[in-house]
Amino acid sequence: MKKALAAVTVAFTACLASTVSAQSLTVGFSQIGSESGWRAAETTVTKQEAEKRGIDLKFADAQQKQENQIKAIRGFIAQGVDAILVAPVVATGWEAVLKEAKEEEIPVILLDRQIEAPDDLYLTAVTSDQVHEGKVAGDWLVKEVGDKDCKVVELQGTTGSSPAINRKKGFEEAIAGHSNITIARSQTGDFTRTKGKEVMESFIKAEGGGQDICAVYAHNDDMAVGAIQAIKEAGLKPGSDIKIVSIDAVPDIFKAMADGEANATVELTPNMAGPAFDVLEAYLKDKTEPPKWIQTESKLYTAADDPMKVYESKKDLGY
Ligand code: GYE
Repeated sequence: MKKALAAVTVAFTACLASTVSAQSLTVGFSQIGSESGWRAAETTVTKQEAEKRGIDLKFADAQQKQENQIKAIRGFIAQGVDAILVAPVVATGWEAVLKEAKEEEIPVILLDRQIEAPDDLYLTAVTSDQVHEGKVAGDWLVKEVGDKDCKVVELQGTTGSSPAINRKKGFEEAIAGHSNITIARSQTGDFTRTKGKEVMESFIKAEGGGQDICAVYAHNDDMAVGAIQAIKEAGLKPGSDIKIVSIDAVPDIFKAMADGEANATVELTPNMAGPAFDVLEAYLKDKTEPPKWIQTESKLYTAADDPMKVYESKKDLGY
């Protein structure tokens, strides 16, 4: 009798274990939108990483609006998801909704942007060091121009977003000791090509045709690509008359480099979700607390780095 009971117990336990392990996680993802090639790639990669892990990903596109993100997060909480990923469009205004998630014991992970809130409101943030990115871009320009006078125009990212705040800070730190390099104009292009072109057109007009603009520092490649268009339409040569330095390392900036129309970019990986899902699974399994910040790499690429080879390696990654 005992043997039979033991056999039944073993079978039941095995069945239970297989049911639990087969149970897939349901994760809500509040994505900012599709404002840039990099953002599109992040969405593609996040869906791929979820699929690889058998995670049921509920995707919500906020069309660049914080109120849509907050609505989506509340919807995920109501659905009782196991966890929530958020790419926060701006750095402030998140405490109330993150407190609601915390009350329901739903872990939240920030992707690619930081927020100004107590860090017990989120499990971790997977982002680059955006101040460092700005510094890498500024250091490149300092080396490029030497002691020649250089008037810079800056295309900022979305106003109030952590990358816009931090990339500005890092670039200014890099040029601080070089009085020959000055930022003459600085305005948001909202991380988009269209706006980047429009703002660059206004800079060129305001600067009497743009002949004495030495460089564009764009907080992302998409605004840089827009600026390149505007510079060409003004009859100037991007990449030589006006140097172009930006951030993201999307495929199209490497095409521009190969054409001699862009000079440098700082790489940002679109795979923030892989590290996020890894620490989430460990946390849900046995409450392993991850560090509050998981930093992704930043690598400088210039026209000397075989741009078409890099373009080929990136062109099918969902940008
Ligand atoms: O650089 C840009 C996107 O949040 C760091 O957002 C990210 C930025 C990225 O629009 O292309």
